[in-house]
Amino acid sequence: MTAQYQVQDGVAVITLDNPPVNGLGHSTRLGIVEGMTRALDDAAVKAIVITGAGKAFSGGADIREFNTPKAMQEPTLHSVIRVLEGSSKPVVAAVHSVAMGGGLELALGCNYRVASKGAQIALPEVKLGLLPGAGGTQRLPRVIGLEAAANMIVSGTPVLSEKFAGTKLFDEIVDGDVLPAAVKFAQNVGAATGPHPKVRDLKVRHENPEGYLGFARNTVAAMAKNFPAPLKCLEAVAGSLKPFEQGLKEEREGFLFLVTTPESRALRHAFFGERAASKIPDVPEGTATRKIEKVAVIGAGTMGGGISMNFLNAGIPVTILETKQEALDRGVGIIRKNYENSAKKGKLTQEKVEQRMGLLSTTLSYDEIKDADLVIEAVFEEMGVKEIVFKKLDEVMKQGAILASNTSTLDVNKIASFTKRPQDVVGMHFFSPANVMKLLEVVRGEKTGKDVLATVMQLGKKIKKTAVVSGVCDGFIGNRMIEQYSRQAGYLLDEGALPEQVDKAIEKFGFAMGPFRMGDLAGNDIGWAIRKRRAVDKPDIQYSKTADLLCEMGRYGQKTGAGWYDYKAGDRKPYPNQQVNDMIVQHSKDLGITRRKISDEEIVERLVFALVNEGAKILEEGIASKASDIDMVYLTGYGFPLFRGGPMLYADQVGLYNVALAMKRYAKGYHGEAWQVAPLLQKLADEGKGFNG
Ligand code: T1G
Repeated sequence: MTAQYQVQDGVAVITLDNPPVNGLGHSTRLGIVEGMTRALDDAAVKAIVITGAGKAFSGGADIREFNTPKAMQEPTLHSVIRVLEGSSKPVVAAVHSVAMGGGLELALGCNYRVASKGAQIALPEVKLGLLPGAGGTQRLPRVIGLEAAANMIVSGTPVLSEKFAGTKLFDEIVDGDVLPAAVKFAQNVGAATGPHPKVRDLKVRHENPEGYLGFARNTVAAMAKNFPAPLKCLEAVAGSLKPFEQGLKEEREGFLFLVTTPESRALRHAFFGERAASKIPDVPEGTATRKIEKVAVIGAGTMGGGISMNFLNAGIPVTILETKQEALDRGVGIIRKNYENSAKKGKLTQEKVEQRMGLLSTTLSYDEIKDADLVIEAVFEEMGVKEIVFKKLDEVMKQGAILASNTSTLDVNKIASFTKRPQDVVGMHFFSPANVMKLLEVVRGEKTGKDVLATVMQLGKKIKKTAVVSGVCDGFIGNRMIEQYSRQAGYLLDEGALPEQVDKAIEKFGFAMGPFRMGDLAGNDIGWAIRKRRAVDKPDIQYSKTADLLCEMGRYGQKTGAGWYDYKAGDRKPYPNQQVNDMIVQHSKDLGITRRKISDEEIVERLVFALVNEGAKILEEGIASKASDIDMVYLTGYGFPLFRGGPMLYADQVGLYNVALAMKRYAKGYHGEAWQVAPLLQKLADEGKGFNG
């Protein structure tokens, strides 16, 4: 049982005890009902207090139970709340730290609520693609009003308990330990004669509900693109104007609809994927980590500056090393300008700007960074340059310093071999702009120490990144997969599509930006350099020549004002270019290909399944330890639509049988060699399974 029971001076205290956040799993729900039965049977007990052990009152329903039989196993949360509301003795919730989702709904089922200051109060179900399914949409409006409840439920944003002073949500708000105050409160109400208040008996009042709801519906519909939950939340809250049981019934219908939607599955997948990413199968929880109090960054370019800002934002001092003073001055200038821009937008106070800039120092001498706990090189992406830098670092840095490379594709094992301390070498691949993109690929060399990995994963959380571990291969997880995606994009041009159609199709699927707009943004010359290098080391990999022809036309993208598209000064909007489209059509002729009309569905399948097939190989090779890691890479680093949950979850939702079948169809077409179905994908398809179980 994950709920404790004890009696203190005539008050029964039921304590939820289901670490880490007292999720209301079946055993906890059962524990509450058992405790209530004991309290009601004990004549010495005059009142009941419910509280939570550890760091939360309750973080809500146990999300891990969703879509399993346990979630609906009696007593459901509804039944637990029915017991509370049917109690002949007053029930007081002693709320502290966190009361979210079902946790807050449990408290709303009590007669009274006492909260400690600073407790995070929320109904965040909408962030999981759900709505509060245990009466929250009916009871919260009854204690804080229709509009305040609608705002909280549609946004899912936590609000501190003290903000509810003076409302019926909390009868008392106390400083410090809430339990003694709640027991005292319970003794007082226990001595009084009933009946004790029930939230469900209150009425929701609003001077113009239809007017407000009409406006709210339009606002929510506009911002909730691709996500059904926000509007369903609002409709459920609107039901609180009806008799309680009617509103509760409509809430239930809304919940049961949402819990089976692909969008909710995607959001719950991302919720757990984010947390699972920091768990490395062979690195035990609690592995000792190294302290990181001083960071050095080598290179003051775009990446070096962006990387530095992550640490400055977390209050960690950074020293940037460059070879020339003017490079340092330029780099520092850009960092300051970025902060000043944030200040102008009101995202940062001037004081914070100065505080962060105060943590930044610069140097031209390696000698001045030798005491750093972590050094990250962000120099030119060429193995020869890395060799010089890492040999120097090996010479200079104190023992125990972590030596990290920001390389985006190079072999971290080779880089580690330039030092006598390969166990201290790791890849930390940031994504441009490094101070904005959430993804951090942590590249684990063969010899990278487990404590180094544990340290970097913990640091990733501290600098608010989604850190995902990748093994060493060309392109790690993200770039290796995007390579296949880009190949298909090029082949689609050879066969009959044009850049605008491909981009529009995949952007309609939900990608932030299609492959050709992305190339123009990142710089088409980057891919050009990689293909030239590939032509030497991997001649068997074929590409469409159109991307090279484009670069030979000098059309590198936005930085040259023209790429696949034309761009006007100060306008990032892409304008199709006839010369480019003529080049593409001519190239098909040169290849002897009769161009054909290609459907948007085929475009989306070939781009996304190319990612999935490579992801399956990455899983098979152990480069990624779990499919959700691959999904987190794509959700946080490559603009994959969150409502689809990532390429691997999307493939599961399509069904791997169907994915494999489509690939076999494409294998008969142009460059069919690219469509060899990965053995793991075929195996799972044959077994009727998915990548994510
Ligand atoms: N169920 C199961 N596990 C949960 C959980 C939950 N509700 N919330 C957190 N965890 C796990 C999490 O996976 C991690 O596990 C650990 O707890 C610490 O989490 C009927 C249907 C509560 C503010 O959406 O917002 O109630 O990785 O790292 O930063 O209407 O967790 O350690 O193994 O985030 O201190 C609604 C979601 C559920 C709240 C704590 N509730 N959780 O933050 O720790 S649906 C939520 C959070 C519902 C009812 C509906 C945060 C937190 P592990 P953490 P934290």
